[in-house]
Amino acid sequence: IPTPSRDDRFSFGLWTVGWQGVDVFGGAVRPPLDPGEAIRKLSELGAYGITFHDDDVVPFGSSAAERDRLLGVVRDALAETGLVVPMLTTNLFSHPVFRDGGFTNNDRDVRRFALRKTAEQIDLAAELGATTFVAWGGREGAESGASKDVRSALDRYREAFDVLGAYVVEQGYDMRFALEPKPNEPRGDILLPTIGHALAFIAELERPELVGVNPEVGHEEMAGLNFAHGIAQALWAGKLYHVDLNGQTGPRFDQDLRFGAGNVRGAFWTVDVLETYGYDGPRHFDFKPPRTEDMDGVWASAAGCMTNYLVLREKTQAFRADPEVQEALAAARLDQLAQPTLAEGETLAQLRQESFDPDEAGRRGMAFERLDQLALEYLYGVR
Ligand code: 3MF
Ligand code: MG
Ligand code: MG
Ligand code: MG
Repeated sequence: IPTPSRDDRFSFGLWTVGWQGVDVFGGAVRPPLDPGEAIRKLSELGAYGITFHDDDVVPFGSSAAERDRLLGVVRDALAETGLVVPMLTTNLFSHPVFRDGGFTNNDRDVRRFALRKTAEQIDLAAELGATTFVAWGGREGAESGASKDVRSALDRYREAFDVLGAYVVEQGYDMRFALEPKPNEPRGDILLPTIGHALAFIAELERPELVGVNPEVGHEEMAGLNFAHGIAQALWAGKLYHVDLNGQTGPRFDQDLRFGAGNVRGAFWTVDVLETYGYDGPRHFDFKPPRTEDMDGVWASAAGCMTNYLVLREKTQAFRADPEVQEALAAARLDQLAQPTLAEGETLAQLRQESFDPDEAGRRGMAFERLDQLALEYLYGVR
């Protein structure tokens, strides 16, 4: 069984191992977890980084002195362990003030407060050396039709990232934003519900180069989408700035299972894409150790995320390296797909002079089943 090391660049949200199990139907099942202890334990398990929302460390409404003390606990644990903070994020969803969201709240004063809260956390992010700032707008959305003018809400959403983008440039921070799409939960319908929506939104911003995506496995799968394809398109667009790895079993509530649980086949292709399409960010886990677990179970769950990633990395690499697979890839004509459809300098007019026998081409099988079977045999561990 492979063991994680810092070179693997695994990072965890403090809110993951720190989740006390509060859900819609029940209260906490686990005690609060001290961030210092979380950092030390994750370091021991082989992680290289931790990430957090402002409120994960400093409860909403804390005094300045309390904030300093609590952040001191984090700083000390980071210094002690050598763990890094690759990303930070703001909680614009828990406090009642955000009942209708932050950046797109109908109330202007709440939107202004959301910007102030975010700017403060961006300052901390820069100070701690984070280069990615994630924005999950879980409360930006609606349950009903007329309550949200989607055009105005998107104007306000754009305004927020234009203002925050100008701020990081002005401050000279080395920081990019990563929008985290999610289709629903907690809102009935969340704005920027999928990777595709987020990419289209980013193109409308003043500084699109500063903004990418932080897709989460479960969020795309909640919408019935193929996560590996989603991140592949984000990478193709140069926009995969960060990633939230976890597990999900089809379209249902956000399960946040440990990475590799849930849709295992999807996880195989997710790792394949991350490892072969040039993603160079952290492998960040955003999962929730199930409510059934005590703290031992929490750490087992966290370790499982990393083990499963490494197991799948080995399997996908072995799959790619296998000569039989390479033959199968050629039989499936992946080499042809990589070739431009027109030859260099060839025109559509010239192409139209060509003769083609669609009946002959229509009789050709694609040989995909053999190829996929080889992948499954690696996944099932018989190769
Ligand atoms: C909710 C999420 C969020 C985001 C987090 C980081 C609480 O489904 O996935 O986790 O990942 O806010 O921005
Ligand atoms: Mg999730
Ligand atoms: Mg989530
Ligand atoms: Mg997430």
